[in-house]
Amino acid sequence: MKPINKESAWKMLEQMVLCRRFEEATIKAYQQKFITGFLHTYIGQEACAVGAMAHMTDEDSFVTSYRCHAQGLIAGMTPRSIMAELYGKITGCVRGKGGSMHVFSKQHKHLGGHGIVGGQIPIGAGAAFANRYQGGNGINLCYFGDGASMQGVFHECMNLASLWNIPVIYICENNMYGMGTRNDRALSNTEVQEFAAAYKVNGYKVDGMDLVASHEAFGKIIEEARRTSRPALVNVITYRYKGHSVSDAANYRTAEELQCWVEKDPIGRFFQHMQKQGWIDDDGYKALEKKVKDIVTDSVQFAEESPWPPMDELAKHTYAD
Ligand SMILES: Cc1ncc(C[n+]2csc(CCOP(=O)(O)OP(=O)(O)O)c2C)c(N)n1
Ligand SMILES: [Mg+2]
Repeated sequence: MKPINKESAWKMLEQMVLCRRFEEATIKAYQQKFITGFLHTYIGQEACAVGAMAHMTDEDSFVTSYRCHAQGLIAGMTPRSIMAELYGKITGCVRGKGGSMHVFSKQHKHLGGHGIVGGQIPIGAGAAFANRYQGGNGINLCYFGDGASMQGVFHECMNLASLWNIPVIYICENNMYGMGTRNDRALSNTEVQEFAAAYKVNGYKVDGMDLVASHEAFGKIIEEARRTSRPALVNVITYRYKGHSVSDAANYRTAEELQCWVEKDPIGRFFQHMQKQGWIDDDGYKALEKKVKDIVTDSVQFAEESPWPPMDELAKHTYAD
């Protein structure tokens, strides 16, 4: 595993800042009614995806829930193509037919955002299985929430992935809540990594608010999965700063609780780490923010100016030809 150096640190910091500012812009666009339907942001959780995806190769794929914009950006999809998708425009990555919950890109191996809780869990196993079946060396990173960890489909897939030696890495983004329900009211065991033992799989618990910890843990976990073709289960402790979706005011939690997690903010924490290494200073960070701001503004302008899908798009790509 390659340790973090100055160059990779800058790249990952930029990815986290881009995810954060991009999604802040989507909230604004939603409030202005440019974006409609559902909108779930990843704000606060950025280090989970950035730390793991830093270790991906071109052979690997990933799949996630409806909280799916950040992974797309990290994988290199253009902010324009994702923003336009959220706006429902023809220039979006799914030609405006998917919207916020269904970001996909075959080119970037983004096997989608999935609105059905846990719907992506068998897809992750299938993608990893297919890659090995065809002689590849790829793995799949399959993200899901703590709320999905109680579902039958998760336990069935853990069983099969173990039995069939499928290198899928199940990443539970344990943000403490499933909609408005705190996970200790819904899960018999919130230590989700402990389910791994039942299926003879390695289970890990990772601090998802600390990019250095996330990057290091996933480096080892992914290396191991690639080498052994074994699945893994990772319980990543994280927190979403916004409500479940933009229409949720999150009144079920206290301001003190939120503040406690904001103090662990992955961006600020990683910036401090970089500062200590002598890799960045305040001016460098300001320049990074400016660069990201311009990229996000451009994506918003692009989405606003893009045309709607024409009527004959309606039934296209709905069924296989
Ligand atoms: C099968 C199914 N049941 C219920 C829902 C409604 N629903 C949408 S999100 C959600 C909570 C999921 O929480 P979690 O898995 O922790 O993911 P998070 O939103 O916290 O990332 C629920 C119950 C759904 N979309 N699909
Ligand atoms: Mg959750």
